[in-house]
Amino acid sequence: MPVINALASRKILDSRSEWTIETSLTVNDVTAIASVPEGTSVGKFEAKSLSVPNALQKIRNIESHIKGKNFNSQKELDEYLLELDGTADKSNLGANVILSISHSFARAFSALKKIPLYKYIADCEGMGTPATKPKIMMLIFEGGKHGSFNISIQEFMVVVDSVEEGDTVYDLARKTLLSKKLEVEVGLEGAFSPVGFSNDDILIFLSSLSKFPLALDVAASSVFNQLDFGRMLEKYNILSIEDPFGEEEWNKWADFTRSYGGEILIVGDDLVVTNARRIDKAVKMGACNAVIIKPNQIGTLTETLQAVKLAKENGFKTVVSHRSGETNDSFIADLAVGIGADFVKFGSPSRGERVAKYNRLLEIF
Ligand code: 2PG
Ligand code: MG
Repeated sequence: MPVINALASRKILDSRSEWTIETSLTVNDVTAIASVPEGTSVGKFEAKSLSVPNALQKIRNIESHIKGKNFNSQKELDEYLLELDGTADKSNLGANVILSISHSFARAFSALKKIPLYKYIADCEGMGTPATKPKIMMLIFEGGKHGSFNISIQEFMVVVDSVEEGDTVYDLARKTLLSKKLEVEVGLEGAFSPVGFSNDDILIFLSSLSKFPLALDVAASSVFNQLDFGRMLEKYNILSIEDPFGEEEWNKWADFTRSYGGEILIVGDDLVVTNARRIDKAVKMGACNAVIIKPNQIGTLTETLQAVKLAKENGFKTVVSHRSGETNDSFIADLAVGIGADFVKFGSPSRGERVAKYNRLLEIF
């Protein structure tokens, strides 16, 4: 019988030098730890996080409620937390607080069951298909709020079958940039952001490095863009475009998906925010054909899995994603494997917080 014996959190730094929380939860005699990432281009409809001091205070309050309580499943724990919170956007307890408890419970419970975390996740909502290897959208260049100013598109990725393939492209990009003696910044997710480059300069450069298809995150809710997608699709080998329009521009999404949904992946991130209700609307409107899955957009593992389930049942592809402000927690690698995600995007193959996720994938397969 899984009983909560202790709950505590502390502040830690994320990869952007901002503070976030790390929570440790003891279930029976097993203590597990989980930390929470935060975004920079945060969607308006994401569940709300609390400031770190407020989050730490809430954890102390919650401890008095759940210490000694018994939860037989992930769902029981997550539903208990939702009830305790009592808001639609988790603004009372905070999505960061709730997620840290939800994820550390999953870790502790999987250890009690003596199964790997991805297997536990697969069992949770009857996700099935564990241990399928996701394809990787490996980040090579970045701009927008994550990088250099004149590049308005936030992420330029190559779609590869393995960490090794993606790493080869990243290394080649670095060597080529070095040989040209260009001034190059590194963005929030460890990818290159050459000063003075335009979107097209990057697309031409990236296309010259390999034959792998490209995936873009336009992050249109965060950065103003006037892109001619039709021309881009003719000119470059693009497999996937994330957030081509703003989070409230449902009709533009639906028109675009009607025109190009047969050719490419049109990926909702800020549009659907890992929220089953918004995914349901996207399905009904035909607004996209793939979704980003980011646990901290919604706040519990159970709701993350419900979003995945709905997306899959409607034939949407799933892309499990990191945030720009990351920690070394590799939970999302297990999540991707557990749900049988089609793709992952964990950033560039450099920087410890990104590499932690890729290395976990390498450990599993
Ligand atoms: C995104 C994410 C991750 P952020 O838009 O997909 O790259 O960025 O975490 O800043 O929202
Ligand atoms: Mg995005």
